[in-house]
Amino acid sequence: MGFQFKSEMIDQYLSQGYLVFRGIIPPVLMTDLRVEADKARRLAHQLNGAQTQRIQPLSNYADDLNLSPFEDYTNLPELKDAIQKLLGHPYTHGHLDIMGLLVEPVNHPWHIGWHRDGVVEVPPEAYDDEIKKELSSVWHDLRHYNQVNCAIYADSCTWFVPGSHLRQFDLPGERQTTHQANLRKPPAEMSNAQAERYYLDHCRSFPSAVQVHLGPGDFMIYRNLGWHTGNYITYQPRATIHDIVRYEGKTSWRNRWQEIKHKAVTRWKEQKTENKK
Ligand SMILES: O=C(O)CCC(=O)C(=O)O
Ligand SMILES: [Fe+2]
Repeated sequence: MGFQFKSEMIDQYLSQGYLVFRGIIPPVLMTDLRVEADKARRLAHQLNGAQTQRIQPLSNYADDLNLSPFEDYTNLPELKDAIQKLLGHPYTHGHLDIMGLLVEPVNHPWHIGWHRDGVVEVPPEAYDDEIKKELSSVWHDLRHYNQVNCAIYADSCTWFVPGSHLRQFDLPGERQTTHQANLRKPPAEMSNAQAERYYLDHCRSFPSAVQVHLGPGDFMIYRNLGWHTGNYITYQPRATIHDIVRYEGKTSWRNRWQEIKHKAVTRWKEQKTENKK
């Protein structure tokens, strides 16, 4: 039986901050997606180096890839229907000018580091009253973007902390690690097996984190402000569509939030430079 939307999925998404539509991509489309995804994986490493973990946006590679399976994915009635039942109208799940493929690095494991997407570039010390106030208005708004990982091959790289999207504050042990250099490149004395174990421990030691296991054709949607990470291994092919579910209506806050965030980060960087003088 194919995927069927259930009304309890709405509660699951709102309370946990992530949800998987199991097997929603039909096998016939999976076959077409794999042909192009394999080309894209090769191209990613050719153009961006062996350690690259993504190729994005796919619309930039129209000369080398046949984008029509990704257009079919964008137009897939089952996905459009499920997204509408989950979030209402008007939301879209496929955008070739945003969509990337997450791919496996070739030479050694790689870990993106724990983070909350929407504030990944704003460290707590950059928070002032203005950004705090604005953040409160976007934090719980479902129109503030939703992330998507849709697996073309089985994929267990993503970890998520259920419920963390509801809290605008962090609990003990919730610490951003996107700038930790040894996660991006294992120190020379570490073998790949050691690095893999270290990166896995880094996932497991984050409080209440769960590993999300996607089967081929599973579509995961997650709140951008929930704590999550990606832990990448070399020996399994990864080709996971990475895109957003976007609200297409007007919002009064979207541009203002971007501006205020930008201002806060700029001010913080200036202060840091000042303090160094
Ligand atoms: O690789 C993943 O599954 C997560 C990627 C991610 O968190 C990001 O690109 O912000
Ligand atoms: Fe992320």
